Amino acid sequence: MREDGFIGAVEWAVAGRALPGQRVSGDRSVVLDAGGGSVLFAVLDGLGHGAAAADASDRAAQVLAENRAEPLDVLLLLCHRAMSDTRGAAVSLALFDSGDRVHWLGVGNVESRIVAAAPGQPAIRATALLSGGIVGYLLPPNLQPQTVPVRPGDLLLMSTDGITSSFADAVDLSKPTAEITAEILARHAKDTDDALVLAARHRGYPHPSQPIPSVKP
Ligand SMILES: [Mn+2]
Repeated sequence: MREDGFIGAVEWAVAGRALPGQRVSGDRSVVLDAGGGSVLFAVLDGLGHGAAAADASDRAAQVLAENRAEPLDVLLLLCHRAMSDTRGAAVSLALFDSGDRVHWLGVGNVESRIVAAAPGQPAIRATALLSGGIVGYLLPPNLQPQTVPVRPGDLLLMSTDGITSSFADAVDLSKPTAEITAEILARHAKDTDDALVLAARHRGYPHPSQPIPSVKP
């Protein structure tokens, strides 16, 4: 599975595939225009594999789409409540705001990082702290989103645990996000799990084919 696009000034792409032998993946991504120049990204890993895992991820995706303007901690709570009759999922959220910041919050082991250009090879500028738990089953208390400043060109990478976590230092930041995610999936997906990786970056200017996002009062 591959998808990519542009929302305002944010370029994004996703690549994923099911565990070899499975028809559906329990890993899922969500890309939403959250209004006011903000873009909400989520990567979800439903517990286990197959259709029941996909059901849990789909439920979270639906809740996020219906409540996209809510704060990240509220979004996780809403997902948790709506997923109580599913297997549950690891859920990581990341919001690009219009002021060159990324806000992120995660429960379970979907990793989020910011990779920035640096002399030699790219550097991991920030890594999201993840709380233990399973959204839909056991949510940790005191969910506290973190905020990271980003510069145009910095890359947000979000990946499920079906991707080996050593991939980020070999990323070529000069490539489009669609190529970056396709290469990470091809080289770093594990044979033992569903796998999905999302990349996004603020390009500092809107794509010519996209309308400039209106600012909501
Ligand atoms: Mn997994």
